[in-house]
Amino acid sequence: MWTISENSFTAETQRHKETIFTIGNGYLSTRGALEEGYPNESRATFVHGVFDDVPIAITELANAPDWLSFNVLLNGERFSLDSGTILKFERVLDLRTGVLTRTVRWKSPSGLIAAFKFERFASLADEHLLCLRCVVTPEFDGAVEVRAALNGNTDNEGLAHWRWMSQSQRDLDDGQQAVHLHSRTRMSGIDLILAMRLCASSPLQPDYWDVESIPTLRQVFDARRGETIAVTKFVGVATSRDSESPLALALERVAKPSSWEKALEEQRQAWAEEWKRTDVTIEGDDEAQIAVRFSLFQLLIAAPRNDPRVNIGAKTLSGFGYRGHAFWDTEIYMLPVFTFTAPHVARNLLEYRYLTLSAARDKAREYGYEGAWFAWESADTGEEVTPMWVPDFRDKRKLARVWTGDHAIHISADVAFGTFQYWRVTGNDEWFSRQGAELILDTAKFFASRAEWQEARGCYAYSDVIGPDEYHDRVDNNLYTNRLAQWNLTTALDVLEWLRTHHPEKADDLIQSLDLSEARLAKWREVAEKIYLGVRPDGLMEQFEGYFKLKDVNLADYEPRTKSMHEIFGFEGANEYQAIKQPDVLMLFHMLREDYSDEVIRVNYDYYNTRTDHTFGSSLGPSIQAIVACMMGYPDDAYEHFIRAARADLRDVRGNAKDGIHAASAGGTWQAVVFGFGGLRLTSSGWEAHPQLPKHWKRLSFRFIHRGELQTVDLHNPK
Ligand code: IFM
Repeated sequence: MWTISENSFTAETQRHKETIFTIGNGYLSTRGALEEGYPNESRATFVHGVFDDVPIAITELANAPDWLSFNVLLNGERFSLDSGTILKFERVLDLRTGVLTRTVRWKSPSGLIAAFKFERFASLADEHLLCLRCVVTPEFDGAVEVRAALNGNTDNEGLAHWRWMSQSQRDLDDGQQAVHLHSRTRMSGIDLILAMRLCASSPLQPDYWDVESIPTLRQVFDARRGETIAVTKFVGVATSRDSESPLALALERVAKPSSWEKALEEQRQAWAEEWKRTDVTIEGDDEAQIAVRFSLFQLLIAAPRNDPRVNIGAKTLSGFGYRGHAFWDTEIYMLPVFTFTAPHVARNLLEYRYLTLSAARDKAREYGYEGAWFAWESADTGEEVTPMWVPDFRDKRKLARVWTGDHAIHISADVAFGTFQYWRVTGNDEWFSRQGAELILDTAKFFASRAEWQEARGCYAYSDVIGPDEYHDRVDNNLYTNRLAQWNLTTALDVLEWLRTHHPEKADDLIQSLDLSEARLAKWREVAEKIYLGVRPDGLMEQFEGYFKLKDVNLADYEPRTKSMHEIFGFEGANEYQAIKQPDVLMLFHMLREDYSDEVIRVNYDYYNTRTDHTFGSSLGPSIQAIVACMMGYPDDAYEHFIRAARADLRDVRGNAKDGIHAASAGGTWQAVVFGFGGLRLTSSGWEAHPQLPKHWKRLSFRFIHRGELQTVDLHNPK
């Protein structure tokens, strides 16, 4: 179970399929648009860190110049699926190797038949190399013409980001010919070079068409019935973020591969290494098996292996959704996957937060607080890039105010949590003392300064916040926020103690630079002790103050439905009901499991589960719901939630997969398998597993790295 495939072509679902068939290598990703191009496609390649300005949302990942363009003409007739007849069509994404293959047998409008095989991959062995091969087998004698181009005329759904700078055809050192295209982002001034070289099964002497912004190589082959023509297009890609001379880098990489086979072999080896650490095997459930591998694949192709200046957007690099911005989705949903299976990637992602600390400090200061308040939506600099306004989903002519950038303070604790979990799992004291500790201390400083003392009740409060459940905005004392702030403060105090013992110089530095006076630390202790946590005597915890007084809702009354409860109630209306978008109180049990008894978890699960919009609420919900259901020993419930998460993109359950992969759901799918059904838990002495396999699973096996050692968990269901 390693392949995602389709065996017929449906023009209407292509945008969804483009997302599903995205390939990448952690440096860039390319959606599964077809080489020859179509008017309604959403063709895109996103390169990590290549942001450019955009109105309202400030910045977005710029859809890079297109490297895919490849056209074939049979006796002058252009191969295109919207003309002639499709006699056979198949597309297969091989998750084991990262190669996307399309095979088509096509009859042209005038009756010429040929078989086509297009293959492509973004090299994992060399992240600056892209490979595409087209194999044509004509069933006629005549001419087969290929046109391979680089296309600088790309945009972000109408917004242009690129300025043409230059292009040329040139000799490489070994006498081969290459073509380059140099483009520059209009506002951020990032240079991007694509360099292309062709290889073929027979000698090549391509014409160079020097069309501005679309340098093209064209070759006409004599076609003989049944004789295969294979053309490989290698593309080198580099930006001014990577090198002072991106042109030299792109040319060097495009010249390297001696053949398609050689490049493919390196690709296979590189992916084999990835899967050695990360693979999950599920026997007895093909859908779950492929979904978890697909989720891992999508995260691995977005994972920055060599660049700590970037994060992973909520839609990875696979679509225009959320403009490449990163959210708490990273630390709470994706990071655990990397922390446990690819710690070098996890460290890069956390280092990104470290590098954006000054922006987080600025944000806190602008709002009148101390410490580090991370951006709810973060891009290249870490400044807040959440748009203030978006089109109202009920009436696109109107705008709705987005409040998360101003009120979702839990992001800072989420970053601290991800940092601490990375340290706990990897035991990387060196990095933690150098960078990680500061993240935890400075976020604690923020939470202490943001807390409000309420004299009458004798407690600290956080008013006017947004918790994970975004159906309710601007609430007081959101439990998730308060409890995580408390966790952040107490953890910071422990971390400082640890630093004092193990790295006294670093402790002194941070005490100085962050002004961690004894008085300040005493205040941290006091806030942590006296924070408001609305827990009722029966253990039921109120999601925020006043939540229990809201109108109760029986979601079954609204079935069958095709809309979220947010759309049904409207922005204002949703605030009046208890319907919630995603786990909020329940998130705490997933993150701080050891702090809560089974009984408390059960009482809250039973209450909130029925009030959560599982089907059309947030894609972040089902996986967490599944994990908590596993804690309760509700395997059937857990499976129902899990499979919802697993289907988020493959089945396009929310109808928006065309905007890109739901990265948090992908991370959550892995977590539901490993922490939920596998029951993996960290303990003070290491880890243990408390499995809860679904009845029909025969076996679950997964790997992870704990303190530098590869661990394997192999679980079998009794017959
Ligand atoms: O971060 C999430 C949020 O929790 C729910 N709305 C979508 C965001 C991006 O995935």
